[in-house]
Amino acid sequence: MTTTPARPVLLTGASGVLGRRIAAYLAGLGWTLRLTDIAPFPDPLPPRSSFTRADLEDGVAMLRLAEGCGMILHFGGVSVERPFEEVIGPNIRGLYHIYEAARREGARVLFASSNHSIGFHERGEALDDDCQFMPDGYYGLSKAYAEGMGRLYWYKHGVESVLVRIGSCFPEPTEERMLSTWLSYGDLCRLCERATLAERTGCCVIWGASNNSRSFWRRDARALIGWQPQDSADAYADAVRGKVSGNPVIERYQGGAYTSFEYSRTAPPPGKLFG
Ligand code: 15L
Repeated sequence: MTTTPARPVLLTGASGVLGRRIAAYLAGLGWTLRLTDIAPFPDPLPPRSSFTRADLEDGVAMLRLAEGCGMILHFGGVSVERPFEEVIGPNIRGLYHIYEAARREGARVLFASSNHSIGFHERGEALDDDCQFMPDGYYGLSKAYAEGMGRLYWYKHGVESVLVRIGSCFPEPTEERMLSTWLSYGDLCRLCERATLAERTGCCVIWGASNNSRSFWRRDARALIGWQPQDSADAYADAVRGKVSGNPVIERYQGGAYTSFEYSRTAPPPGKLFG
């Protein structure tokens, strides 16, 4: 079984909380990494890695950075709910630059999507990978758009994508919702490894959550890439019991607090609108 990619791996968002973890883990496997972020890289540079400070909105810089790479782990961009005008540049135009670079290099993309692309599904629903997008803000909407971009580049250009709908990737669950959505750093890093090494992925969706018995999410393509989460939020059930918001909107939906930002409905919507 191959354990080292033949070509370098480009990691965007390398200076972020998740990017730094992924960089350290993959460098530890002996991989050659090209790291980039709009912010400086705060850690000592891992072996066989280079870092270039660049803006996702600079298409030429992205093409140069991707030259010779076989995989792009795309964690860059706005990673929380922000006003529309702040999201659109990094998450839409920047995303286009990443996919154009992948097309030119024949590279695969792992896209760090989010549960906020489906955040307005109710917590009682069990979702499969082909569920309706139900974005809970401009950030979640940009993630839904990006998944569409992945499909476009697969069907039109044969660019492979692993679209990872990340739940809550933190050191540990801090509220009851995260018993369903938590993804450990270790499981995320192993997912990046498998998505890179898998022989083929086509354009597939993976729910980015650990092995949580209270998960909202079911079928996805994890078997195709050979990923099985090893951690679980279950062990934290006692620690977070009762840690809820008390806000009926937040508690109703999978996206939690993001559903409540700028929320202006005065009457709750009817039950499930989509199958
Ligand atoms: C996300 O997409 C965010 O990047 C992260 O900060 C958390 O808010 C997470 O979702 C979550 O839903 O818990």
